[in-house]
Amino acid sequence: MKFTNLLAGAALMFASTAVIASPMNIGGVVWDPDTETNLPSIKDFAMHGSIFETALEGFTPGQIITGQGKAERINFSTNNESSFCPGCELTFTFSMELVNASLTDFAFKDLALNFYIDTSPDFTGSDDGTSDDGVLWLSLALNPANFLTGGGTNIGTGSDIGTGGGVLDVIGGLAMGHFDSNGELFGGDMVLSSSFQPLPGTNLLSGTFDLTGKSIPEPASLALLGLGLLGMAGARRRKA
Ligand SMILES: [Ca+2]
Ligand SMILES: [Ca+2]
Ligand SMILES: [Ca+2]
Repeated sequence: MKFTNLLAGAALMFASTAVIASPMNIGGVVWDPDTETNLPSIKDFAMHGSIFETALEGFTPGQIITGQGKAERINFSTNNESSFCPGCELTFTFSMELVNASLTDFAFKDLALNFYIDTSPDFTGSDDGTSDDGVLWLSLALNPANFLTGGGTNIGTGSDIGTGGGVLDVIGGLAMGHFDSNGELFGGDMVLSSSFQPLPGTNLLSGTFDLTGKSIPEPASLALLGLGLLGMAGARRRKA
Protein backbone atom coordinates (compact mmCIF):
# COMPACT_ATOMS: atom_id res chain seq x y z
CA MET A 1 0.00 0.00 0.00
CA LYS A 2 1.27 3.42 -0.90
CA PHE A 3 2.09 5.91 1.82
CA THR A 4 -0.50 8.32 0.42
CA ASN A 5 -3.19 5.64 0.70
CA LEU A 6 -2.18 4.94 4.30
CA LEU A 7 -2.37 8.64 5.03
CA ALA A 8 -5.80 8.90 3.43
CA GLY A 9 -6.95 5.91 5.48
CA ALA A 10 -5.71 7.47 8.71
CA ALA A 11 -7.42 10.71 7.82
CA LEU A 12 -10.70 8.90 7.15
CA MET A 13 -10.42 7.15 10.52
CA PHE A 14 -9.92 10.51 12.23
CA ALA A 15 -12.82 12.03 10.33
CA SER A 16 -15.14 9.14 11.19
CA THR A 17 -14.33 9.12 14.92
CA ALA A 18 -15.18 12.81 14.86
CA VAL A 19 -18.71 12.15 13.63
CA ILE A 20 -19.59 8.80 15.25
CA ALA A 21 -21.57 9.82 18.28
CA SER A 22 -21.85 6.89 20.61
CA PRO A 23 -21.15 5.55 23.10
CA MET A 24 -18.64 7.87 24.70
CA ASN A 25 -16.09 6.85 27.33
CA ILE A 26 -14.31 9.80 28.85
CA GLY A 27 -11.89 8.79 31.58
CA GLY A 28 -14.07 5.82 32.57
CA VAL A 29 -17.42 7.66 32.51
CA VAL A 30 -19.57 6.06 29.81
CA TRP A 31 -22.72 7.40 28.18
CA ASP A 32 -24.56 7.16 24.91
CA PRO A 33 -25.66 10.58 23.59
CA ASP A 34 -28.29 8.84 21.45
CA THR A 35 -30.20 7.45 24.46
CA GLU A 36 -31.35 10.80 25.83
CA THR A 37 -34.76 11.40 24.31
CA ASN A 38 -36.43 13.56 26.94
CA LEU A 39 -34.42 16.68 26.19
CA PRO A 40 -34.63 19.28 23.45
CA SER A 41 -32.64 17.98 20.48
CA ILE A 42 -29.82 20.42 21.15
CA LYS A 43 -29.03 18.56 24.39
CA ASP A 44 -27.94 14.95 24.72
CA PHE A 45 -26.37 14.80 28.18
CA ALA A 46 -28.43 14.71 31.37
CA MET A 47 -26.86 13.98 34.77
CA HIS A 48 -28.88 13.63 37.96
CA GLY A 49 -27.70 12.99 41.49
CA SER A 50 -27.65 13.79 45.19
CA ILE A 51 -26.39 16.92 46.89
CA PHE A 52 -25.54 17.83 50.51
CA GLU A 53 -24.74 21.42 51.46
CA THR A 54 -24.30 23.85 54.31
CA ALA A 55 -27.23 26.20 54.97
CA LEU A 56 -27.32 29.98 54.90
CA GLU A 57 -27.40 31.70 58.27
CA GLY A 58 -29.47 34.78 57.64
CA PHE A 59 -28.97 37.02 54.62
CA THR A 60 -25.55 38.61 55.13
CA PRO A 61 -23.76 38.84 51.75
CA GLY A 62 -20.36 37.14 51.49
CA GLN A 63 -21.38 33.90 53.20
CA ILE A 64 -19.80 30.86 51.56
CA ILE A 65 -21.96 27.80 50.99
CA THR A 66 -20.12 24.53 50.37
CA GLY A 67 -21.35 21.08 49.51
CA GLN A 68 -20.73 17.75 47.88
CA GLY A 69 -22.61 14.99 46.15
CA LYS A 70 -22.59 12.18 43.65
CA ALA A 71 -23.80 11.54 40.12
CA GLU A 72 -26.39 8.75 40.17
CA ARG A 73 -27.88 8.85 36.66
CA ILE A 74 -26.58 9.77 33.25
CA ASN A 75 -29.07 9.70 30.36
CA PHE A 76 -31.34 7.38 32.32
CA SER A 77 -34.44 7.73 34.49
CA THR A 78 -33.24 5.62 37.45
CA ASN A 79 -29.88 5.00 39.15
CA ASN A 80 -27.50 3.61 36.52
CA GLU A 81 -24.14 4.18 38.20
CA SER A 82 -23.04 0.62 37.45
CA SER A 83 -23.45 1.38 33.74
CA PHE A 84 -21.99 4.87 33.44
CA CYS A 85 -19.27 4.39 36.05
CA PRO A 86 -18.46 0.67 36.35
CA GLY A 87 -16.10 0.12 39.30
CA CYS A 88 -15.87 3.81 39.97
CA GLU A 89 -17.77 6.78 41.39
CA LEU A 90 -18.30 10.27 40.04
CA THR A 91 -18.57 12.76 42.89
CA PHE A 92 -18.31 16.53 43.23
CA THR A 93 -17.63 19.39 45.57
CA PHE A 94 -18.76 22.98 45.20
CA SER A 95 -18.63 26.37 46.82
CA MET A 96 -20.37 29.68 46.12
CA GLU A 97 -20.71 33.11 47.72
CA LEU A 98 -23.98 34.79 48.69
CA VAL A 99 -24.79 38.02 46.86
CA ASN A 100 -28.18 38.60 48.46
CA ALA A 101 -31.15 36.70 49.87
CA SER A 102 -34.53 37.02 51.53
CA LEU A 103 -36.88 34.48 53.07
CA THR A 104 -38.12 33.67 49.57
CA ASP A 105 -35.21 34.13 47.12
CA PHE A 106 -31.43 34.20 46.75
CA ALA A 107 -28.53 34.91 44.41
CA PHE A 108 -25.01 33.46 44.58
CA LYS A 109 -21.81 34.26 42.67
CA ASP A 110 -18.42 32.59 42.17
CA LEU A 111 -19.79 29.05 41.96
CA ALA A 112 -16.96 26.53 41.60
CA LEU A 113 -18.19 23.00 40.86
CA ASN A 114 -15.68 20.17 40.43
CA PHE A 115 -16.37 16.54 39.54
CA TYR A 116 -13.91 13.77 40.46
CA ILE A 117 -13.76 10.16 39.35
CA ASP A 118 -12.07 7.50 41.44
CA THR A 119 -11.97 3.72 41.51
CA SER A 120 -12.68 3.21 45.22
CA PRO A 121 -16.43 3.87 45.45
CA ASP A 122 -16.90 4.93 49.08
CA PHE A 123 -18.70 8.30 48.99
CA THR A 124 -20.28 8.94 52.38
CA GLY A 125 -22.19 12.13 51.60
CA SER A 126 -19.89 14.08 53.91
CA ASP A 127 -16.98 16.44 53.38
CA ASP A 128 -14.50 13.77 54.46
CA GLY A 129 -12.27 13.26 51.43
CA THR A 130 -14.54 10.80 49.63
CA SER A 131 -16.07 13.49 47.40
CA ASP A 132 -12.88 15.04 45.99
CA ASP A 133 -10.53 12.07 45.69
CA GLY A 134 -9.34 10.74 42.34
CA VAL A 135 -8.99 12.54 39.02
CA LEU A 136 -10.57 15.91 38.21
CA TRP A 137 -13.16 14.93 35.59
CA LEU A 138 -14.94 18.21 34.95
CA SER A 139 -14.55 21.67 36.39
CA LEU A 140 -17.37 24.23 36.01
CA ALA A 141 -17.93 27.86 36.95
CA LEU A 142 -20.92 30.19 36.73
CA ASN A 143 -21.17 31.90 33.36
CA PRO A 144 -20.25 35.53 34.13
CA ALA A 145 -23.53 36.77 32.61
CA ASN A 146 -25.60 35.26 35.43
CA PHE A 147 -25.82 34.47 39.12
CA LEU A 148 -27.01 31.20 40.56
CA THR A 149 -30.53 32.22 41.53
CA GLY A 150 -33.61 30.61 42.99
CA GLY A 151 -36.23 30.73 45.65
CA GLY A 152 -38.37 28.87 48.11
CA THR A 153 -39.56 29.16 51.67
CA ASN A 154 -37.76 29.81 54.98
CA ILE A 155 -34.53 30.72 53.16
CA GLY A 156 -31.73 31.52 55.61
CA THR A 157 -33.51 29.96 58.60
CA GLY A 158 -32.07 26.44 58.55
CA SER A 159 -35.45 25.09 57.45
CA ASP A 160 -34.78 26.16 53.85
CA ILE A 161 -36.81 24.50 51.13
CA GLY A 162 -36.45 25.53 47.51
CA THR A 163 -34.85 25.29 44.10
CA GLY A 164 -32.10 27.13 42.27
CA GLY A 165 -30.02 27.09 39.14
CA GLY A 166 -27.83 28.83 36.60
CA VAL A 167 -25.87 28.61 33.35
CA LEU A 168 -22.33 27.27 33.73
CA ASP A 169 -19.12 27.26 31.70
CA VAL A 170 -16.78 24.28 31.60
CA ILE A 171 -13.30 25.48 32.57
CA GLY A 172 -11.20 22.35 33.15
CA GLY A 173 -10.94 18.64 33.83
CA LEU A 174 -10.54 15.52 31.70
CA ALA A 175 -13.93 15.91 30.01
CA MET A 176 -13.83 19.68 29.41
CA GLY A 177 -13.36 19.44 25.63
CA HIS A 178 -16.42 17.19 25.40
CA PHE A 179 -18.82 19.75 26.89
CA ASP A 180 -17.43 23.08 25.66
CA SER A 181 -20.41 23.66 23.34
CA ASN A 182 -21.14 27.35 24.04
CA GLY A 183 -24.65 26.19 23.16
CA GLU A 184 -26.57 27.46 26.18
CA LEU A 185 -27.96 30.88 27.14
CA PHE A 186 -25.21 33.57 27.33
CA GLY A 187 -22.95 31.26 25.28
CA GLY A 188 -22.58 28.98 28.31
CA ASP A 189 -22.02 25.22 28.17
CA MET A 190 -24.29 23.53 30.72
CA VAL A 191 -27.38 24.24 32.81
CA LEU A 192 -27.52 23.36 36.50
CA SER A 193 -30.70 23.09 38.56
CA SER A 194 -31.06 21.80 42.10
CA SER A 195 -33.49 21.38 44.95
CA PHE A 196 -32.85 21.48 48.69
CA GLN A 197 -34.57 20.84 51.99
CA PRO A 198 -33.46 20.30 55.60
CA LEU A 199 -31.56 17.07 56.29
CA PRO A 200 -33.14 15.79 59.53
CA GLY A 201 -30.77 15.49 62.49
CA THR A 202 -28.15 17.81 60.95
CA ASN A 203 -27.66 21.49 60.19
CA LEU A 204 -27.22 20.62 56.51
CA LEU A 205 -29.53 20.75 53.52
CA SER A 206 -29.94 17.85 51.11
CA GLY A 207 -31.52 17.51 47.72
CA THR A 208 -30.97 16.59 44.11
CA PHE A 209 -29.38 18.26 41.11
CA ASP A 210 -29.63 18.05 37.34
CA LEU A 211 -26.85 19.05 34.96
CA THR A 212 -27.60 19.10 31.24
CA GLY A 213 -25.61 19.92 28.14
CA LYS A 214 -24.41 18.81 24.74
CA SER A 215 -21.85 16.01 24.29
CA ILE A 216 -19.00 16.67 21.89
CA PRO A 217 -17.58 13.30 20.72
CA GLU A 218 -14.12 14.67 19.88
CA PRO A 219 -12.63 18.02 20.80
CA ALA A 220 -12.75 20.42 17.83
CA SER A 221 -8.96 20.37 17.51
CA LEU A 222 -8.97 16.60 16.82
CA ALA A 223 -11.73 16.93 14.22
CA LEU A 224 -9.77 19.72 12.55
CA LEU A 225 -6.64 17.57 12.61
CA GLY A 226 -8.61 14.85 10.81
CA LEU A 227 -9.78 17.30 8.16
CA GLY A 228 -6.22 18.60 7.81
CA LEU A 229 -4.90 15.08 7.22
CA LEU A 230 -7.61 14.53 4.60
CA GLY A 231 -6.52 17.71 2.84
CA MET A 232 -2.85 16.70 2.95
CA ALA A 233 -3.64 13.27 1.57
CA GLY A 234 -5.66 14.82 -1.26
CA ALA A 235 -2.88 17.27 -2.09
CA ARG A 236 -0.25 14.49 -2.20
CA ARG A 237 -2.46 12.40 -4.43
CA ARG A 238 -3.02 15.24 -6.88
CA LYS A 239 0.72 15.90 -6.96
CA ALA A 240 1.44 12.21 -7.69
CA1 LIG B 1 -12.97 6.90 46.85
CA1 LIG C 1 -14.79 9.58 45.54
CA1 LIG D 1 -17.61 27.32 26.68
